[in-house]
Amino acid sequence: MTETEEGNARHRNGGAATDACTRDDVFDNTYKEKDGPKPPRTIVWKNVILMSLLHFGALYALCLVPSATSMTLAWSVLCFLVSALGITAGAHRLWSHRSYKASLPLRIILAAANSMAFQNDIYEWARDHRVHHKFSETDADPHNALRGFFFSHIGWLLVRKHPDVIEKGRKLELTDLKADKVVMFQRKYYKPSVLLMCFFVPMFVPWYFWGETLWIAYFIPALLRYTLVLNSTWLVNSAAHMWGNRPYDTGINPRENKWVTFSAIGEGFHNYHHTFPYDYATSEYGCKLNLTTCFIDSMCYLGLANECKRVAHETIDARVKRTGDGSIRSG
Ligand code: ST9
Ligand code: ZN
Ligand code: ZN
Repeated sequence: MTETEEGNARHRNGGAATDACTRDDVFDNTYKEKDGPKPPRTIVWKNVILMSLLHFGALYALCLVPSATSMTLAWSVLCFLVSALGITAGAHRLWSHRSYKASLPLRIILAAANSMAFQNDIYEWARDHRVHHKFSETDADPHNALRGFFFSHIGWLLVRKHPDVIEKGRKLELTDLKADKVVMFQRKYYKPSVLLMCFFVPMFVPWYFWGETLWIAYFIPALLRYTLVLNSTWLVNSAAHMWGNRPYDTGINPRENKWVTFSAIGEGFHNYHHTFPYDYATSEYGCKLNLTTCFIDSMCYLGLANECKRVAHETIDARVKRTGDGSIRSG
C-alpha cells in the first residue's frame, strides 16, 4: 500500500484517516526466509485422529439429513450463520483488522458466536491471522498456500508450526487484543464456552423445543454444522489463495473467488482484502454478496457499531490501473 492510498482511506462515517498503520496486518516485504533445509515436518497424530473422526461424523450426519425435522434443518442453518459471523464479523474484521468499532454488547455477542465456531480463541485466531497477512505465503505464514492446497486448507492444523510463524508472531503488536476484556475473558474460559456454544446449545434447542432426537441434534446442528463452517473458512486460505482473478494486485496470490464468497458469507474477495486489509467490507462492493457487511451495517444502524473503515473509490481505481490484472473486477 502506498502512503497516498493509506492517507486516502477514511472512516466510512466521515472520521479521520484510518489507523491501519498501527495494525500489524500489512504485508512486510523485508522478511526473508532463512536459507538451508526446511525444518522437518512433525505430524500431530492427535489432531489427525480428531479431524478424521470429525469428518467421518459429518459424512454420517449427511445420511441423517432426510430423517431430521425441517425445524432442525432451519436451526442448523441459523447456527451456521451465527458461528460464521463470529468468525467473519468478529475474529476477522473486528479483532484481527480493527476495521470497525463494536460496542460492549456486540463484542459479547460476537465472542459467544465465535465460541460456537470453535476455531481457537479470538486472541490466537487474530494473532495467526495478522501473521498470515504480514508474512503471506512465506515460512512465517501459518497456512502458507505455496505449500499446496491440502496444507493451506487443513494440513497446517495437523503439523507443528514452522518456527518462523512463532518467532514472527511473538513480535506482533497485540496490545489492543490484550486490552480487550471480552477477548481475554473468552480466552480464559474458552473450553467451557465451546462446550456450551458449539455443542450444548445447538443440541439442546431442537431436543427441548420441538422434540428432535438427541442423536440427530448432535450430528446435524452441532457436528455437521461445525464441520461445514470449518471447511468454508479453510477455503479462504486454500481456494481463495489459488483460483480466481486478481483485479487489484497481480503481485500477490490471493484471488477473488465467487464460490468462496458464497460459502464464507462475503470473505471470498481475497485479492481486494489482502490489498486493503483495513476495509470493513473486505470488498469494493459493500453489501453485494456480502452477508457479513450487511450484518455490520445493521449493527451500525442499531447503534452497536461505528467507525467502519472504507477505501476511497479513487484509491481503488488508481490501484486497479497500477497493479490489477485488468479483469475488472471481483468474481
Ligand atoms: C481453525 C482455525 O480451524 C481456522 C483459522 C482460519 C483462518 C482463515 C482466515 C481467512 C480470512 C477470514 C475469512 C473467514 C471466513 C469464515 C467463513 C465462515 C463460514 N504467534 O499452537 P502451538 C506460540 S482451529 C506467536 O501449540 P505447535 C503459542 O502461543 C480448528 N506465538 O504450536 C505457544 O506458546 P507457549 C480447531 C505463537 O506446537 C507455542 O507457540 N482447532 C503463534 O506448532 C506453541 O503453540 C485445532 O484444530 C503465533 N502465530 O502446534 C487445534 N503460534 O508455549 C489446532 C503459536 O508460550 N492447533 N505460538 O504457550 C493445534 O493443535 C496446534 O496449534 C498445532 C501447532 C498442532 C497446529
Ligand atoms: Zn489470505
Ligand atoms: Zn484478513
